[in-house]
Amino acid sequence: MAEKVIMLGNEAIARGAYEAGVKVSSAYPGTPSTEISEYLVQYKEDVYEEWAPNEKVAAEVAVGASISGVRAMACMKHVGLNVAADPLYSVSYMGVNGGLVLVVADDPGLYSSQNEQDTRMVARAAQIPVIEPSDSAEAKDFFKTAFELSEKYDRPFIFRTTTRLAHSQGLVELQERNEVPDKEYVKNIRKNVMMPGNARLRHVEIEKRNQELAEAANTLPINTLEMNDTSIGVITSGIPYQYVKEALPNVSVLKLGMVNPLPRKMIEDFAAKVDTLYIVEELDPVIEEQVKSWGIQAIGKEIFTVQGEYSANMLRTAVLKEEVKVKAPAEAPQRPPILCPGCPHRSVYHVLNKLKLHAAGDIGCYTLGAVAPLSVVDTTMCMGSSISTLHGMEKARGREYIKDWVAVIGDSTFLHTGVNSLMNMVYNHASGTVMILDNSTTGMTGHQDHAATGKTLMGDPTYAIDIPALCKALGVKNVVEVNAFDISLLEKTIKEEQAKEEVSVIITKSPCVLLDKSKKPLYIAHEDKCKKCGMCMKPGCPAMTKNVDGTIHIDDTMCTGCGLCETLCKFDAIELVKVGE
Ligand SMILES: Cc1ncc(C[n+]2csc(CCOP(=O)(O)OP(=O)(O)O)c2C)c(N)n1
Repeated sequence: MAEKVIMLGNEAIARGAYEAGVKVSSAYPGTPSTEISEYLVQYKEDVYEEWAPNEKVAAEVAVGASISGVRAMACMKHVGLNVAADPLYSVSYMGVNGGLVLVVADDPGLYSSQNEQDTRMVARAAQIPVIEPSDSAEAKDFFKTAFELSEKYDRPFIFRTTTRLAHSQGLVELQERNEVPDKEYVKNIRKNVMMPGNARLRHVEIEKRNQELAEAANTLPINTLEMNDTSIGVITSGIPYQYVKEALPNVSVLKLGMVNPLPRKMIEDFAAKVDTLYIVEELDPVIEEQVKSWGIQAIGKEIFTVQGEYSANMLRTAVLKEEVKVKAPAEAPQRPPILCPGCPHRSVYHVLNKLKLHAAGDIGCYTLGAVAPLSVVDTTMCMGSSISTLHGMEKARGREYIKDWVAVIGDSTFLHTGVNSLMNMVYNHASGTVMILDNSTTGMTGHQDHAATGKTLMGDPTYAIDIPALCKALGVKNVVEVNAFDISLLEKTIKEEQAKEEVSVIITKSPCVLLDKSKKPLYIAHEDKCKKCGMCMKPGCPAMTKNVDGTIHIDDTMCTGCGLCETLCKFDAIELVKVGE
């Protein structure tokens, strides 16, 4: 009998990739997609997996592997698909050789993202078919279906998940790996060289393929019909299906495993059989707008929100008009997002705050420099944008204007897309100061390696890109490295580099505090020496609190021994009491 195990959605996708015979996977981390690649590593004997510097590269690596004739995948979060949009739109025309699937994880409710975009919209624009599972078992099995359909219809597929699916568990039945033979590579420039004459013909071709797929969708086993009470019918897909089953167990349901293209005939037949039709989909009215465009009456976003996650209770209220009494959650004290104790970013922001500088910020742990008491980061848009935002300000308002500004960016983000922006600054005679907060990891998403850490996803040692040398190679003449905790040197360096008329890069090189698991030195505060000046509290370290009398207390369970508070105390009230063993 087949073994059954409980798996997270992301784990099940990795298993699905293994069973589907995938040979190459490339990814850039992004919550909630990251663990797919991390789980895939257990299959490294059979599947090559890597971290790419960004999602465009990851997608292109997968396309290359597919052209060569093997099953290939790339993984990213929803905003990563924007970075990969360029290859996405063109590979849509090219089609595949070996099956090609991009896993894209959406984040309704914005648990860890900068927007709530709906991948199905992007997929529709790029004319890419989309499969969406509703639990871990489907995550594994539908992933295999995606490869089969990809090869059958010569289409790259998107496999859409959401945070709830990625991070909840379900029962999965393990199967053997399908050792799919490599396909022959046949040179075909009409298919694989997207110049106008070829692309024009491919456009016609993919319209045809999508039509065929839409027709086939009416009988695909991943689109399922559950006929019950016909007074209410619901069309749904993905995780919202679970809420429908919980809140409305007796209604008839059309569950779509493939959400683009839609099975029109199946939907029309279903709509004809039910009295009132609801369309339950998180985020945008993607299914709803199409269904209504076919003249079918349905209720959707009139009563359901386009924001956030759905729930069974939300459906009970909206559809059944039930007053749902939920026990109010215990009043938890407000906890603002905060940098970890000992985080080197805090030290950098303390200095920037002291110098009253604004920062064009970027995406990473260091985005938290936007909140009090650090309050340095003024802008955060998307990965890599800090440097170009600063550049835009300078070109708009002149050099003097950005004297109060720097750009801050993390090491992983710099290698992701920041490097292009720095190139642009050098090329276009900029004078701004860029600070690369190099903590030797991709901290925000849980410590993934990148091209400058010296280790691959599969655990092999590799060449570590030399970030200072990279900046110099781009033509930056002023490249300085400073320890993030040497705050007097950092302050001096920032002032000096700000005064220069050409681009400067300051790299604050101090590893993420969570990387070092060894015992740390420990500091205590002497109440008798404390003058209650509050200087040590300025950076907002969570290990430090005030006693009732205003003196300082250091929580030894939180202190990581970074020493920033000791550096700030002018009265020797903070002392190193124990050096780590
Ligand atoms: C296009 C895109 N891809 C991925 C992410 C997910 N993500 C957020 S921050 C980040 C990188 C953070 O690493 P780093 O720049 O080194 O800063 P740190 O968090 O270590 O301070 C990633 C991958 C994203 N927000 N956008």
